[in-house]
Amino acid sequence: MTREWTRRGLLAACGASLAAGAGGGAAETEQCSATIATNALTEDGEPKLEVPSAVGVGIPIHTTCHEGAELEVELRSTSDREIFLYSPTATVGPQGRAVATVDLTEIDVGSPFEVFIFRSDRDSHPQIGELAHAEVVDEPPGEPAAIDGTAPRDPDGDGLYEDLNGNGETDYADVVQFYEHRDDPAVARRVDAYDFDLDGDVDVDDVARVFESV
Ligand SMILES: [Ca+2]
Ligand SMILES: [Ca+2]
Ligand SMILES: [Ca+2]
Repeated sequence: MTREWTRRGLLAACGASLAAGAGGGAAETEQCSATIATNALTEDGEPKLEVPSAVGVGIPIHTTCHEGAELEVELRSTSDREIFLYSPTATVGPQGRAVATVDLTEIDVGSPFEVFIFRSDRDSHPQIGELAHAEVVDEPPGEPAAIDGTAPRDPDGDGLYEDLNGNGETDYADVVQFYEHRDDPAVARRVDAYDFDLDGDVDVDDVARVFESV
């Protein structure tokens, strides 16, 4: 068994209230936050992360923490059918990016879980982010869906799809395409592909980033 239980995780899995015993105040003094770039939506339209049942699954994290900050990422099952908890760590790299890597081969497809992100290099161990909806799936999401009839592309392979109209160039037409369709379900479903300013959502600020880059 490779499941990585921690005392805190066990308490959480048992339903104990962590916030009550955490001494409060941690949230006020914490100065950075973290989000997970989601790649799916729930039936209710809530952001969701889908990951494969595989080795080396990367949980992509975007934070405002300084480079080198240490994070602990907790994946807690939310189903009684299969109970698990993993606590991979991650180090914040350039541009606030971090990736927590975890082995999910023992977890059944269809298992739902939630994700919590903590600063592990601070005594208060504050929670700086969370995601309520995540699920282990058969196949990870592939290319983002077509927008207005054309498939977006990622010319430089960094996971962000700046060629919105998929014509092989990134130019002003892509900015217009993005601006007009920034609220489309196809975009909302793939925050990971369109969150150009890495703050965990897709809005006009992301359109501005693409505009600045053309
Ligand atoms: Ca790109
Ligand atoms: Ca284009
Ligand atoms: Ca954004």
